[in-house]
Amino acid sequence: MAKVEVETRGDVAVLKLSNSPVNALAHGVREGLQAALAAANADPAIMAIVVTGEGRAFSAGADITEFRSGMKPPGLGQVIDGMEASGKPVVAALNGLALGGGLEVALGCHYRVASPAVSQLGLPEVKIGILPGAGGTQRLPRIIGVEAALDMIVSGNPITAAAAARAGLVDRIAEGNVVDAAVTFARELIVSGTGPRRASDKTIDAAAVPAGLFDKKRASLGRHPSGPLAPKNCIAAVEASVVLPFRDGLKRERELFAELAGSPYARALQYAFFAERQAANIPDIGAEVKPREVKSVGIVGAGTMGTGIALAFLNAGLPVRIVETAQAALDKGVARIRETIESNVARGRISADEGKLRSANLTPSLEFKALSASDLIIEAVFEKLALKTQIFGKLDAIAKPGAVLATNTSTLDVDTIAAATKRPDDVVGMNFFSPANVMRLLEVVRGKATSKDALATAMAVAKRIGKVGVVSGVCFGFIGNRMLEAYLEEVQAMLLEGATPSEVDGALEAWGLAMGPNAMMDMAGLDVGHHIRQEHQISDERRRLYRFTDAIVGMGRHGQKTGGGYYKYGGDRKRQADPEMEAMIRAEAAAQGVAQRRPEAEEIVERCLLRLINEGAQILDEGIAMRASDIDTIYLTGYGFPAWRGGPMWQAENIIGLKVAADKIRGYEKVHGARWTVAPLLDRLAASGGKLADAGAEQKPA
Ligand code: T1G
Repeated sequence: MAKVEVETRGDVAVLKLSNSPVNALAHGVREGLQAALAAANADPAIMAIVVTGEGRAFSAGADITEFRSGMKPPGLGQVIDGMEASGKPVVAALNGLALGGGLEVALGCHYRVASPAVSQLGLPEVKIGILPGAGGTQRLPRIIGVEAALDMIVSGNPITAAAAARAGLVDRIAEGNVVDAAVTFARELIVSGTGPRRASDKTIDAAAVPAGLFDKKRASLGRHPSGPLAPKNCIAAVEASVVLPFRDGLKRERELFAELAGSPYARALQYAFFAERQAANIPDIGAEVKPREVKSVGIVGAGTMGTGIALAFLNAGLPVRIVETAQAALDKGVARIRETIESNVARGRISADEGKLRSANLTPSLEFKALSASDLIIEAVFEKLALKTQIFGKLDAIAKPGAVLATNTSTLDVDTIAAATKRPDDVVGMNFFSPANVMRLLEVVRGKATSKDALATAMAVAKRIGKVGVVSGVCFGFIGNRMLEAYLEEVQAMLLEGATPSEVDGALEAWGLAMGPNAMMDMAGLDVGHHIRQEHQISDERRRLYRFTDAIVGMGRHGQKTGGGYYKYGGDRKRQADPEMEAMIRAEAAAQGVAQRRPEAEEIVERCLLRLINEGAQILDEGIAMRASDIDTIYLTGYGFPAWRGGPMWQAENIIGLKVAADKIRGYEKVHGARWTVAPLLDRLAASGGKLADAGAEQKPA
């Protein structure tokens, strides 16, 4: 239950924010804090006040789940202002992370003592499409300076306790228990007669603010991951702290906050926050299913994926054994892993000791039996079913009982691979996204025979290595790549109709995609898709649409790695339009008799988005995805879809509308034929007024 616990230590009152698991500042906490502060100020026996948090957090900030339900008074800003006005000194004991409103509570305290272990002190509101709305944009600049505050608030990135001490945000780093240290600090204040030190009493010397600071910040925003609104308002709020008196600045902060609170971008970002966490919940696997312990990992294949996966585990501190069939390939893979670790050391991302530890945790071998003691073995070899089934047969013979056997396949049938073993219940898909040590998405593919604890193990491992695990059923391309195929197919159609790669990519990147499809395919390698199309039965329509791309692959134009694909590339990997290649598309279009036109940017975006939505609805209807928000989480964490747009399914439900989407798709079907057949689920929901969010096996995120 959300509350504030009060403990008296002589003449110091210790107020503890209590709301498991991260002391979100729900109504009970706000009300409790306000009451406890009033009582402490009224109590003549109390000379100072300490505020701290229960458990691992000081506070993660406002309770985001309250945003939609509305915040009952007292508002957080009001509680903090009251605390700052306290006649007795208030000391924050930062026992753990203090984020958003949590840090704003600490800023309203007169002094701050932090445990050295605290790694997250920040104002991440911009990451959920809003801005610090409880005085943070006015107090932080007064405490650490305008420039530092501007960077923290616009990036939303936290700093450590040590950095906070250097910045003047923290007055003392505790030795030992942080509450004890804060009580000691409070006693020193009492003895020395030092009263409250209020941030709001400080005025900012506008002349000391670097000229053009705010305009430069606005100009530098570029493609901020929170979209076009929130960062801009964050800058305006900090600017107000310089040009307005404190009270007026607070008022301006509230106005700027209100502009954001209801925006579709904020709603999308907050949806994405919860959707990512909801993905970990598997309806038929409760807490009673215990993941198997994974203390060592084996990897088969030291190619691009195998080495990326190895790095993901080494970075998480796990020992890795990696095997290859040939020494040269093994040496090349090990060298790539070691180079990456060393470059992280060189860039100061990790210490030299940490780098040494990670390298020491890697054991290369040419022998499969080197993996016989591994708790989890991940196969990451070439995307050929025959090869994978052969490898799983071998693994079955050497892997210890209880080992989880995972395949990194991105399209192939996990059930067929599992059937190559005598332990199909131990087999699961773990589809990493390249670069596997960077991309956060991990599609966890549940085969028909996959046991609950093997699946739970894969999901637990995903979280442990900092990935977002999302469960998929078995179908060609699982969730992400199956939707990507539909999207890319539409791109091929538009190229044949007359759009250039730059126009297609430009339209989608302007809409928010991290990278346009043609540039993305050039980066991944056009030969990869070509190989998959050779390996699998595809429709005549898809074969026709890809005839041009398959032709240029045959000419050796594989994309960036060969200096040219849809674009041509200089040494700097910068894409340049390639008139020769565009002429080849025109020739192919003429050969096919495709009527020429130039789709506008709006149509390009609409057709690509609707293909994603239609395929996603079909995937949801087939039960391949458990819920619509899982599909969005996959697109946000694995495909560069902008989180401030929520995801394809969120767009369909909240921006386009399901009925409009179904009608538009039907309209495109009239022009372009069967690839635009409306997914029956969309039609059903459009007719019934139902929601995609309620369509899956599990309800929508909080
Ligand atoms: N509100 C509600 N629930 C929250 C929450 C929050 N602020 N933060 C976390 N949770 C839930 C989360 O959904 C999950 O629930 C559980 O806690 C554990 O979280 C006025 C208006 C704190 C770094 O943006 O970044 O303050 O799935 O799985 O990986 O200016 O949660 O267990 O049911 O993420 O250890 C600003 C958001 C709010 C911080 C912990 N604060 N939270 O990460 O665990 S706006 C934030 C996080 C605000 C003021 C404004 C992370 C974390 P469940 P978790 P974790």
